[in-house]
Amino acid sequence: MWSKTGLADLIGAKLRDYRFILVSNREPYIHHYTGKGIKRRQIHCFQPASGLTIALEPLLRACQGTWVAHGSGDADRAVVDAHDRVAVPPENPSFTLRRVWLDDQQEQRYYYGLSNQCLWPLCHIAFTRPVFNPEDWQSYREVNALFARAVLEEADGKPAFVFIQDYHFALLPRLLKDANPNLIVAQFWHIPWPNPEVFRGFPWKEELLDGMLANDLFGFHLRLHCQNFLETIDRTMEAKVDYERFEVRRGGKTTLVRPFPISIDFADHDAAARTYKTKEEMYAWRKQLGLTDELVGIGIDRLDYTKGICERLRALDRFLTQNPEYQRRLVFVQVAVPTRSRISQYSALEQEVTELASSINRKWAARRWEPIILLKQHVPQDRLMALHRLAEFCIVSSLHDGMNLVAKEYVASRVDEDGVLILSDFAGASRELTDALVVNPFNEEETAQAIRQALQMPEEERRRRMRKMRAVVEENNIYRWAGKLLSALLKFEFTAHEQTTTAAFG
Ligand code: GDG
Repeated sequence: MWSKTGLADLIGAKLRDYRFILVSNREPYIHHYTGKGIKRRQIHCFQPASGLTIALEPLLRACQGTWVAHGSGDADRAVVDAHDRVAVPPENPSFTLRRVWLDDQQEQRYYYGLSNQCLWPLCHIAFTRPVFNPEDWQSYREVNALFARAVLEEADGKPAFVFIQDYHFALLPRLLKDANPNLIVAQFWHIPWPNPEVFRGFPWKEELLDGMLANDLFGFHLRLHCQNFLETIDRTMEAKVDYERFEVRRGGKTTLVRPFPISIDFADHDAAARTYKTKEEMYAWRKQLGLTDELVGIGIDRLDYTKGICERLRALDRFLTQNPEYQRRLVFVQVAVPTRSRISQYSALEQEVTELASSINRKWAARRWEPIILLKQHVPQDRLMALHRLAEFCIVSSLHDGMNLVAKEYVASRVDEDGVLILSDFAGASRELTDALVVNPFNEEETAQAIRQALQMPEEERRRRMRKMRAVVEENNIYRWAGKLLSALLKFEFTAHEQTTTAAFG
């Protein structure tokens, strides 16, 4: 079983002479001014809701590395040193955060534009048209170069392992390797990779793929995404694609392409869910939501069109129509954290979800009961855990999702081994959590039936399924993800470049 110490041992043994540099767009800690007027000088540090940062923080703590990310908080500049660095987490500093500053236009074009209005919909194929804007592409190139400069400064010419996250930085590996071929560079793509037909339309595909192939190792969550990527390379450029070994050879360079299903810190999550604090929070939720003996279902998502929130609410409506005995008995709590609100599809979605929840509530409201409680706000982690514990079932109905950590968190919180997970077939998590009730989220009838099945499932079956899912998440935890990834890289380096890397890894 991989653990925090196992990973720390691996890093200590194999990477001890290496600087460990992680790159992501989103920072793991954001500093904000709080209060108004004179009191505005108080600074508050908070952790944003993001699967990526939640999954990677334990890794950074384990290897005490440097995390390079966009400084996005209004008080971020006030807390960094002369090199734009700050030690985090504030209460127990264990790694360095190096902030990169972007101006408004760069944020608009590179982040909202190319990354989230183009690559995000392109890779998810959730029927939202990608926007192909040359100015956004130009800005994407510019910002990748800005990050390259920051990473090279942090590496400072010393042996370093650079671990890049996600679709914001497809060009970064090439920029780094051109500047310093001795860097070991790996990248993990947290979202799906589409089939080659879909990717064909991307106007700057050669440059994007060239950037990605500068990596020594490229990771996706699923084997399917690796296969899609290999086929995309095969169809787009001159390269030798090895489908047996999952490798691409091009210009004398080999890039490994491998699946590494991401996960969470199960042990940590499990321990926190057992504390008295969680019990207190459960009580607080009941009080806040005015719950007495109702059955509770939950959904927890960023307010993103890939998460299938409307499909889920409509399935709930259908369920109430078909099962009138659950009227006035079932409450569905949907936490929907606003995200990327500057993008029109996201503000439109927020409106759609709000109106849909209200119209379903108007339709069914009876006495003081309404079936949907919509919370459009960020909820602290410990409170989310308590919400998991309150719920008879949790619905994850993503239309497409690289992995989906909410599904794994729900399972890890259920230390009582109860609760049912309804999970989209199109979330990567469904490949591992086969004891969930797996549904096609586009088929609202099927989801409605799964809600009924969840509520009527005998206790013995619920526990059997939950125990099996907990064992899967416990074993396939975040340390295993990181350990497997590092091991693949080390093994590859030893066999493919025996001499150079024996010297490098000592
Ligand atoms: C991308 C990929 C992949 C949500 N609301 C709150 C909150 N959250 C946390 C959840 C979870 C995370 O945000 C969401 O993670 P997901 O994995 O579900 O989704 P994305 O953000 O889209 O992440 C995804 C992931 O990267 C990792 O590779 O799994 O497929 O799309 O941890 O709990 N956290 C808090 N308050 C909230 O209100 N504190």
